[in-house]
Amino acid sequence: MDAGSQLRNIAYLSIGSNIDDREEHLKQAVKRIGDLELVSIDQVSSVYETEPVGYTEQEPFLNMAIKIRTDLSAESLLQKTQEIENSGGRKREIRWGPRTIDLDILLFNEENITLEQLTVPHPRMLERAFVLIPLQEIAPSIELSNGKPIEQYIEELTGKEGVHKWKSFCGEDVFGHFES
Ligand code: GSY
Repeated sequence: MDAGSQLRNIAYLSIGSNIDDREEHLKQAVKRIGDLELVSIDQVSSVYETEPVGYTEQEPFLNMAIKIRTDLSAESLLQKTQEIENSGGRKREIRWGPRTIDLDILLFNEENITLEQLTVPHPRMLERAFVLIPLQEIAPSIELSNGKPIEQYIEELTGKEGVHKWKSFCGEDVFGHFES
């Protein structure tokens, strides 16, 4: 049996970057997540180029979603993802502004979690095409809030035209076993 399949929790993460070598930042983030103890990467979406949402006077982002299995708690996972953001020399001078790497926990099993630093499901994910479109690629039949299918949320979303598939992730260096 694959060691990852014994890990009890399933989480979906969103990753974004819009500074310097955006693809390299995504690759490094995925590699670092995969290198964490008690974490195994299950699926990786394509990379999408996305128009900035919120603070729009900034460069386009690259965004993607991944599915992981983990025996970490949601809180420990948050701590690890924050360490990865910081170790990537995260630059984020403006609240909604440019960032080297942004890692958000979208879903953790089907749990509703409210901690000081973490709310799951991610409170803004349903409004964000740059989150839902990559997520749909790796979890097409997932049901989100109120049991509504992801497909329906995407149909009703504004801003979809700002999200374009940019590259399928198949680099053997980081994702050898995800090649399609
Ligand atoms: O919340 C993630 C950071 N972020 C993004 C992003 O990742 N992609 C796009 N397209 N716009 C964004 N605005 C913010 S803030």
